[in-house]
Amino acid sequence: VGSRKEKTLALIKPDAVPKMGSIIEAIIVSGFTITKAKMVLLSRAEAMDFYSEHQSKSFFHDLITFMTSGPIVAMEVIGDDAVSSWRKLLGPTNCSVARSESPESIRARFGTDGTKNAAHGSDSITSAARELEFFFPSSGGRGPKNTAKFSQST
Ligand code: DGI
Repeated sequence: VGSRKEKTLALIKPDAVPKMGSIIEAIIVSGFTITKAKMVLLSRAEAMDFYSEHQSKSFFHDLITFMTSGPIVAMEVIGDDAVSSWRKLLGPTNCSVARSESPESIRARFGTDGTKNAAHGSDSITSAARELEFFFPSSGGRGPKNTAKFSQST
């Protein structure tokens, strides 16, 4: 069984943006190639669209509030079996679980809890295609509009 070059979407979530240097280093050291990257501040409508599969979940509101609380870094990441290998490097959804089960994982090292969990990875090739199109539209579309202000300073 050989491995396949795949693309996936990696997001650095708002809680981990101050640690983006270390996270990007971990991605590269693990053998992935980052082929696109941009910093985005999602509107609530954009975040609700991105996470629409979770709209009926009890944590949906908290998830949207968290994901719009500050800028995120969206990256197209390429590597062998990138969808599953990036999720393996990410670790379990809940950072406490990650710290006990996968202490070297990104969520163990850089995340806080079950909501503030540092990073995202697409869960299938199909969702990777949808999520990459969301952040990096191939034609016509503009992607997230980034209308909110990044900084409250001045
Ligand atoms: O693919 P994952 O990000 O590991 O997990 P997911 O697709 O099931 O859920 C998306 C995000 O929603 C996850 O990164 C954090 C949040 N979430 C998932 N399950 C729970 C949750 N947040 C809370 N507060 N409680 C949950 O049970």
